Amino acid sequence: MSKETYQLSQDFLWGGAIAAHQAEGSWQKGGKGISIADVLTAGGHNLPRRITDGIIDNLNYPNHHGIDFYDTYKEDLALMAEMGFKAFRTSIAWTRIFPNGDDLEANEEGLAFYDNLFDEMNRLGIEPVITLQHFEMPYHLVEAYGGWSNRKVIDFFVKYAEVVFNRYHNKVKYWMTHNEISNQTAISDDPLYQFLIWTNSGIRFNENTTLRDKQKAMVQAGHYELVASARVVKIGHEINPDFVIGGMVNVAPFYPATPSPTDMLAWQKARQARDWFVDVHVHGEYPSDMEAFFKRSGFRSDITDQDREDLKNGSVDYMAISYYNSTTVSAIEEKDSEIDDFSNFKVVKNEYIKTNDWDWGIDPQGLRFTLNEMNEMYPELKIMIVENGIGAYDTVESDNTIHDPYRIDYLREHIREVEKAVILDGISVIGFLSWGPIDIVSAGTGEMKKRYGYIYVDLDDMGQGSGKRLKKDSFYWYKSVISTNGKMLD
Ligand code: P53
Repeated sequence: MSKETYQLSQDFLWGGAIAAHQAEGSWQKGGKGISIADVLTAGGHNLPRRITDGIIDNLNYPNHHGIDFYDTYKEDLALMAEMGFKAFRTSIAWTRIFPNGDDLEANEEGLAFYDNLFDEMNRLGIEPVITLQHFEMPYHLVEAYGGWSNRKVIDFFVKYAEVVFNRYHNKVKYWMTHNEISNQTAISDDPLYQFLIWTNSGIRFNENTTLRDKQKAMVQAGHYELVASARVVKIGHEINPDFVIGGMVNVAPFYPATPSPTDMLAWQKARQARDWFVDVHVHGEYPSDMEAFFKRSGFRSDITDQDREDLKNGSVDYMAISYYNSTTVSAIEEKDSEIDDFSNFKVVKNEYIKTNDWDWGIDPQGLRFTLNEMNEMYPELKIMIVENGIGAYDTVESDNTIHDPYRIDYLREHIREVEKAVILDGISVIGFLSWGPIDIVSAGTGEMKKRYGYIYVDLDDMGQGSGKRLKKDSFYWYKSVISTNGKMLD
């Protein structure tokens, strides 16, 4: 089986994806405001990034420099074009357009930057795929309004979206609203959870916040984000009926640890506790299990009839997904009374799955599983894979070559599963954009050395180095994958 290859349609969108805050740097250039990514310090494997109160002198904030994409995008895009990219995903930094989020006027210099960026992509024949909010809301909206815990933020986001839709209506066709919106459902006392709700919603908890209060805050913020997304989808279609506007989620398929009925139920509830975000995006209404749960728990108390109508009128054109790994869960035996059915699971190790140096699982079949699962739940839905890849340490040889067979192996296996999902399972996958085609700052750790790229960037975790770009072995490999439309995977 492993040697068989399949053919995808000729307009399949091959390419790669980055986010503004991990690449652009120039955090204070062009009138840009401070974003929630600008107050994240560098962390590491098992060392969470700190969220500081504003910018503190002498701390390392890796997003301030990124890989300087703000000034190097022309050379970087030329390398993407050399690989044959059909599409490239990046985000607009909200803070370049509305530095504080609640400004009355948009910042012309920020708008002009993205004009130039999108013009360059279009000139090279690379389709822009644009995220509106990728972990980078204006910090001022957090300080003055409490981030997405405040309903007012809906209007700020809608205004921002409207401005960029109008400005780029003939330059960008593919959009998505909030990056990985359902990551925040992974409620826990682990510091990683604080990171997830910060990046998604700009919410910070104190040590005394109970799990229940975290969940309550997340559900209400998530509701505002979904309403904002739906309103934006509707407005986008009014501005340009050809716009293709999606939601975006990370999908790590859940597997049950054992076939015991208790584990099976915990597994099912774990799925429901996360997947309602996609249900609302796609169907424009909450599933019955969540309606019942929120009512019982007193969650999402602020929902209006207008919200329900907005949700109904703003279902998405497609779903964008990121896929890195799967998650295996088992029921919690000693159940805390604070815990409801939907949180009655813990993540356990899956002995069948290998991991990378950051303990992320490597599970190519899980991608086909995920695509099938989504296709069962949302038949006919178009899916774009907008992130997949492996973070790894790379070594530059004395002749400036970089041999990264581990990256080629990872991507080859995953692309094979995508092709099976399309050709054998008949699923509408419209593109494959691998994560970080050029090395960028890691979102989770803030490191540079956790690299995903086909293109190496000579910068270390402190942002020191020449910034020079070098082609890794995977660069040539991905180029052949694209030129043969996925036929030549070896
Ligand atoms: P890094 C958590 C779980 C799954 C995906 O991640 C995640 C996160 C947050 O780290 O993030 C997505 O850089 C995200 C990207 C990010 C990429 O995965 O931590 O959309 O911004 O860079 C990879 O290795």
